[in-house]
Amino acid sequence: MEKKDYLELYHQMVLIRLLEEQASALYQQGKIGGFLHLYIGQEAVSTGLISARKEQDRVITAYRDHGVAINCGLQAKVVMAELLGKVTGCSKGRGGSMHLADVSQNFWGGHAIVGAHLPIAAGMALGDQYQERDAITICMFGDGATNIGYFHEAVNISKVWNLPVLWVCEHNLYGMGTSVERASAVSEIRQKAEGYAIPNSQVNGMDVIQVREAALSAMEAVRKNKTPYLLEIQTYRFRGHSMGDPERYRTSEEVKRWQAEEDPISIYRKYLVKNQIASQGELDGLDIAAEREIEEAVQFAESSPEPSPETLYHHIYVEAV
Ligand SMILES: Cc1ncc(C[n+]2csc(CCOP(=O)(O)OP(=O)(O)O)c2C)c(N)n1
Ligand SMILES: [Mg+2]
Repeated sequence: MEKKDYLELYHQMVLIRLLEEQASALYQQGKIGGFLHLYIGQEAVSTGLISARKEQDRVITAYRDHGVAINCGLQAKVVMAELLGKVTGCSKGRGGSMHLADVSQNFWGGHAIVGAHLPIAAGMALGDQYQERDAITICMFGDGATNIGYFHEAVNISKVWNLPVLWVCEHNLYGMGTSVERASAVSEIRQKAEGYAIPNSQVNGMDVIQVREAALSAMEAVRKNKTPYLLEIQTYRFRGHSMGDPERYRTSEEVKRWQAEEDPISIYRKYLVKNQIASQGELDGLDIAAEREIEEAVQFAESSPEPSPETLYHHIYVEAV
């Protein structure tokens, strides 16, 4: 990677963090409705992962999707507008937080039903295989999703047909309010791939460079060896499951320890300075530029119109021409 590539990863992580801090404030002001699941703490996962994809590779994820959208190339203002339900949002204000998508960036959503997008990912990979395209599908999901039937059906068939799909489990230790130990028969999620003869590995998800390297080799395995692959990325969410979570399933000491010792942005900052890739001053400059970008995104979103009631039935079915 060149210096600009290293800095781009930093920029994306800071942009996600600031976008979500603003989204949290706007939610509390009642300007964002529905559910809002923050990605704060997990920024290195999608940033490292998606930096390793080729343009033709598809990305699909669950409802914790704001960071993934930014990494796929959606503009912060378009994401913010969608969170506020505005017509200028990436889903024209009809999807909101859990349904961000932009097919032009090969970002296939944002899915609210736990596990339900895994069979969709298998289907997209089957389409690419059938049409002999050099594309893989990168499917992200939580640890909780691996206890759901959809996971087992999709992962099984992906091996039976050797589909070009990279299964990526974001193992953040909890489902909504349930620790992995209480819900999963095995605590290492990658073990579930063993049962389907799928190659797999684990990586520390708080270190963006380690994630990127693991993702590059996993993607190469999918492309060259013509096999699905499961990458388990170990991470932690710094905020509640969604807004208004009383967090009775974990202690505040545990959360504070992760925030103090494992913050992916602080870890990457130290890496950049120690390896003389960037100075503290340069990084501060990038922080300020990202703050400005988010301020503009909020202004854009707040001043955009809501979808008009007459268009209520638009975009439900593909319109015949
Ligand atoms: C089929 C289904 N069951 C239950 C829910 C409610 N629910 C939403 S998120 C969630 C936990 C999922 O945890 P995990 O897959 O680990 O993702 P994380 O929230 O940690 O990113 C649950 C049970 C749902 N959306 N869909
Ligand atoms: Mg989880």
